[in-house]
Amino acid sequence: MKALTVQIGIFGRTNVGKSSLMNFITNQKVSIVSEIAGTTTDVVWKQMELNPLGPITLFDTAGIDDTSLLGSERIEKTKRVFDSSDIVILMCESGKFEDFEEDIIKEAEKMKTPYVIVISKIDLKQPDDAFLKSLKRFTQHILLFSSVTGNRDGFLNFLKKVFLEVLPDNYIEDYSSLRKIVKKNDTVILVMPIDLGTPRGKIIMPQVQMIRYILDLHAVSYIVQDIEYEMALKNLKEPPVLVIADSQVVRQISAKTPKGIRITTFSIIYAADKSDIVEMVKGAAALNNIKDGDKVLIAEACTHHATADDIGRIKLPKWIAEYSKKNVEIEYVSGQDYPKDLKDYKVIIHCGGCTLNRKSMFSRLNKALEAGVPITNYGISISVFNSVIEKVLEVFPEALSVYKTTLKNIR
Ligand SMILES: Nc1nc2c(ncn2[C@@H]2O[C@H](COP(=O)(O)OP(=O)(O)OP(=O)(O)O)[C@@H](O)[C@H]2O)c(=O)[nH]1
Ligand code: SF4
Ligand SMILES: [Mg+2]
Repeated sequence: MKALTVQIGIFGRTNVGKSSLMNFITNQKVSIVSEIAGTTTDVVWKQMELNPLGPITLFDTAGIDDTSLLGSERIEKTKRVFDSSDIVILMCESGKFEDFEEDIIKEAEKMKTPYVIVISKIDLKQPDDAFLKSLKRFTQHILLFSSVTGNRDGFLNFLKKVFLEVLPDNYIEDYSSLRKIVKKNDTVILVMPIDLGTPRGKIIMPQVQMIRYILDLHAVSYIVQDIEYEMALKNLKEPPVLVIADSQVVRQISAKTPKGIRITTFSIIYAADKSDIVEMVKGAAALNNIKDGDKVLIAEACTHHATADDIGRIKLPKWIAEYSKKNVEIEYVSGQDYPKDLKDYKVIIHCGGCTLNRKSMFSRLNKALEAGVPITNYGISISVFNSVIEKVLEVFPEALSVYKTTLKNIR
């Protein structure tokens, strides 16, 4: 699954050698290479293991220097890869580094995305000292590359070293915020109801990841459906350190949880791991300030056929209306259709984004914040609608305090 890999995008002018680099790294003819500028018109991606980074997804994009040749949809696709890249590879040829390249760097810096520069086709032209010096103003991470004469092993080793240097500390380690809450040998009860929306024979991604995090922490998970929750509590000799409930049953589970046992939801841990929990709870607070005529955007990161009890299409609109007691206009988007103009929305309720990587989720969050629109996620808003939000945020004291302050300020 792409969301769990380090995503690396290759960007640069047409014909600079992006597809050649993609094929060189993957050692396969994944992308079409040709001397005709604008050969790659659609994003091409390939997953591979690049230890110690683990699984990576490499994206070859369309060069977007000559926009007249490309439809806006394709430019959009390249931009989307840019937004979700954990690392940007900017390719240029020796001696040619102009506004186009500088703009890519500016954009990467704005998004706090680490980047490296690859100078291509060095068999044809070696970069001179003055050129290298001019690039070092931007970064020390500059690689010289030739797809014709390059040594793959040597280049990959250098690439890995550079990637590890530019990625933030602990990036490739497990970064679940659960590790701040759960310690070795602790017991955690996971409440995972199976309902109509649960895919047959499967466990959904956020739950699978949570189980894995708990295993990594050498803690013990006790997994039950909501109906068996009380039995699980009785069976345990010691109370669990934490209960993590599916948001949809959190009210009932919270009511059955004895005082002193901490409870939270998969969505809250997910928001902390994949985005910014503090911003997400500000968005949750905004749900308490909805007025007649406000527009709420419900955004899902993937498309699926809505069932009769679909959360986004059916349940959330109902809960928003019941909770706010206002006439609210709801708009939906799904898949990659995240609107460019967000400013007219009162609040955005985003899905957990299990198919998105952390970078993409951040990019969506930042676009909302830039437009001045609060954003939250499905599960957090469900906890608001069920009046258990403050209880389930106790495991994140800073977020709880921000929630309370934001609420006070808007009331
Ligand atoms: N001599 C030499 N030629 C190269 C090298 N890398 C790429 N080329 C040639 O440059 C041309 C463009 O290479 P591509 O890899 O298709 O470039 P691209 O950036 O993907 O181009 P677009 O998809 O059109 O944007 C092809 O003719 C390649 O054979 C290199 O390292 N040395
Ligand atoms: S809608 Fe969002 S949370 Fe649901 S499956 Fe798709 S990406 Fe995951
Ligand atoms: Mg190409």
